[in-house]
Amino acid sequence: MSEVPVARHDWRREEVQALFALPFNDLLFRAQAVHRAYFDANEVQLSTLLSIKTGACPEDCAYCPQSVRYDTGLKAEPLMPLQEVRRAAAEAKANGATRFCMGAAWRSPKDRDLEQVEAMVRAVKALGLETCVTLGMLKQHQAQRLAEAGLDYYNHNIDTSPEFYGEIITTRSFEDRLETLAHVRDAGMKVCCGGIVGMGESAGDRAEMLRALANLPQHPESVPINELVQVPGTPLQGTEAIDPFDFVRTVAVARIMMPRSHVRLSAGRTQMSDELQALCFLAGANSIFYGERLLTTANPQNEKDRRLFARLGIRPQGQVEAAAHGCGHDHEHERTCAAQAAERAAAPSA
Ligand code: SAM
Ligand code: DTB
Ligand code: SF4
Repeated sequence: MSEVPVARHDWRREEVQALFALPFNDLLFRAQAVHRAYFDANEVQLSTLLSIKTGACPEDCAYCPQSVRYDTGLKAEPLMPLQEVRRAAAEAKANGATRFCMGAAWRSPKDRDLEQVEAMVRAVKALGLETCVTLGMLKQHQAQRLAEAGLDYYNHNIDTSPEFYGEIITTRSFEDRLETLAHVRDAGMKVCCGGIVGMGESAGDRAEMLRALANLPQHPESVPINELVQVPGTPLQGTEAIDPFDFVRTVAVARIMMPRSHVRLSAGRTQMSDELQALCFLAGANSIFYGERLLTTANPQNEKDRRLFARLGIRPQGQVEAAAHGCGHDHEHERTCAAQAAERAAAPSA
């Protein structure tokens, strides 16, 4: 079969529904073929998350443990000091991550907060990591400022289909989200934008969510597909879980519709078996959140992910092979070198 994976922006509803309706094996075969046209199928990108400002968010996102409206027992934390952020980023780099993503529980950042986030971006970049932040809605001048600070990616999810959106969030609209995404693009940054499944949406909603992403003027470079992490106290606690095969289908259709994007198997991995994650990689997922925490909830232990990768023959993206960089040492040595470099970079400086 010769799949020609062109990046289209004119997907029709029926076409996407037809992809979802394919027999599972046919869908995975197509997704894998598209995947191989643009990517090394055995390579997965690693991003590490850090919550730089936790809880007390005024928004009402029904899935979110950080909304002030729900009693989830979460302790609110103010904006983290720069030095702590630098230390966490250095550790992420030493563990093999290539991107560091900082999340703040804001509706939108205040200009004075932005100044501190800009300093974080500069510090993380100085360690040799790619940077991503997710701070809520942005105004054009704020996107511009982040771009000037050297920010690589801005994460802002559409979360679900335009039709289902109102069931999940009432305090800001789908259009507000698109506006922020446009500001990010206009400022010249890369976009990380995806959504959540397992919130009680229909298969049609999942199709429409992906259609909204793929029909953006430019595909997001990074597309996180989150499975809802149910947190007691949030309105979505107790929602019926999604059929795991439907989760894989969502990944596969995202891969086919956005052939050049990294599709991230995001939140929800602690509740997935190794076999289910392997199916997601087969369906074209080629990025994960790596590190024992997401923002406020758990993520698999590094060691568990390392073992999974070893069992599947998957290589973390950007890992320097000892032979390739010519030092003649083994892999473990390479990791130690990176760890030491990261520690040096993270040492308190003037
Ligand atoms: N406040 C900012 C915002 O909403 O854009 C940034 C942080 S927010 C926590 C980032 C994203 O995390 C959300 O858009 C949502 O897609 C995801 N998320 C939050 N809680 C989640 C949960 N319980 N399960 C899965 N994904 C979740
Ligand atoms: C994304 O799509 N998922 C991440 C990141 N972007 C910011 C966040 C997941 C959060 C899961 C719930 C928590 O840990 O608070
Ligand atoms: Fe606030 Fe973001 Fe959570 Fe919504 S998802 S409540 S905006 S932190």
